[in-house]
Amino acid sequence: MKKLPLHVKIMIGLLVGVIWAFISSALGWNEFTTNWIDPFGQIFIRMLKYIAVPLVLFSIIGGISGLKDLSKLGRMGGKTLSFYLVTTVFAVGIGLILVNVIRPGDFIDEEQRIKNRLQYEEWVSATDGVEILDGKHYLDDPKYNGLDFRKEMTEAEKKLVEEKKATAEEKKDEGPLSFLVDMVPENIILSLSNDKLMLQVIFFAIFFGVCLALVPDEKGAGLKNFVDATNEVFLKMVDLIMKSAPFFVFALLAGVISKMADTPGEVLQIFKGLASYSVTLVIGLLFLIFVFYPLIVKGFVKSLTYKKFFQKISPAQFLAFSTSSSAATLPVTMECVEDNLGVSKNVSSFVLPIGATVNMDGTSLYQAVAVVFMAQMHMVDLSVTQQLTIVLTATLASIGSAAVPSAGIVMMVVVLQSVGLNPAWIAIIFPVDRPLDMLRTVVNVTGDATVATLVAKSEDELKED
Ligand code: DAS
Repeated sequence: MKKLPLHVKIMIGLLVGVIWAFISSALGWNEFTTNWIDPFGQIFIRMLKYIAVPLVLFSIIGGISGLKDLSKLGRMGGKTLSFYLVTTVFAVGIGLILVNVIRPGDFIDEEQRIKNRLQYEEWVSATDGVEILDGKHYLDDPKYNGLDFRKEMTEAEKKLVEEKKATAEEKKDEGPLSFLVDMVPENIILSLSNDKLMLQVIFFAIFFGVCLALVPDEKGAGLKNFVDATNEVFLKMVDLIMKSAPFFVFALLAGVISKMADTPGEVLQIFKGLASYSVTLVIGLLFLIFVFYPLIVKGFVKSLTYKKFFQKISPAQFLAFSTSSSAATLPVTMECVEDNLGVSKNVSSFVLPIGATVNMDGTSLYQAVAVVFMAQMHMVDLSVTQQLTIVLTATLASIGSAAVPSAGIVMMVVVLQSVGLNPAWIAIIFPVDRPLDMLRTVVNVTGDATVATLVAKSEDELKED
């Protein structure tokens, strides 16, 4: 087991989690799983949550303040960041169109989705103490009447909800290991847990980073070193947490599924939904790789044919696929962009390192598809405003995602919270996250190479063959 690569160990952890979920639901051990295994999954989610904020803070400050020549930051930076922003927002848009048209969440039986919905309501009422009273569930929609889905609560249910509302705090304390879970902070930097938190942090980080870059070196060097060192510390935290991920994902997956499914048949339902979600996501990612980026490059650089484009960046794409890390692929991306695509070193050394940190089109599309899929499977219809919020938070969350494996799912917590959904739901898509991470990293790297080519062309620093 020692010498197995981490992602294989994570896959094993997930497999054991799935097997446990089937056994637990078949033998009626779900209560045990919820009380003694699920808390470790909650601890994993809390660790990811408390890392997300400082990781975003220091990775963006470090990335921007590390820019050497700020005058270049002006013109080329403006172009680079605008191209990055446009392609990311477009990627999120593609994701939202696909997930709303295909509606992968609806592939799960309606009975299971109603069950998931009730759990969502319990979570909302327990976490926010929000009333689910007024005599009816949230599903105040005639189309659910026919399913014998009670619109009006019975007296007994009202009494139950009353008790639940009264003990919403105690409810959080349920379970023998809840003291362990509460030990782990959710927000070490700011006690605030409002959903705007991440947006405020990213705004502050960009502003602070630019100002730090403007401070003369003799004054700012110490702080820049501190920021870089702290960024490394938080990346090391992600690394260590992901090293223990095989155990945590087992606990997370077993816990979440045993809460959602009481029988092996219901467990199968959830995996049916995962298959439809994966197909939806892969369609979006492949569209970006094989249609969106080549079209843009062709539009700006007539000489770069479709075939040539892929021949020139395929080494970087293959490495991105196998490492699931834009950062690890960066040296090869730079080599392909400079030696094969003809982008000057001046442009590539500026555009690509920023891109690896802040431009993750694959990740932003993935976060949009995953969040809407999980809402669908819980019968939560997201309004247009909420979906636009996802465009914003998925774009910002992808900017904040570190260029390391599974960074995208860490930041998904932020997107889920921004539309009032349960962050623990990331456990549902964990089983298929690793292979999908490989593909979305290819998209991230291809997007960076595309923008570097466009910027070089616009700066007249592109050698065309
Ligand atoms: N693996 C990340 C990257 O390196 C992308 C992600 O996790 O979504 O680009």
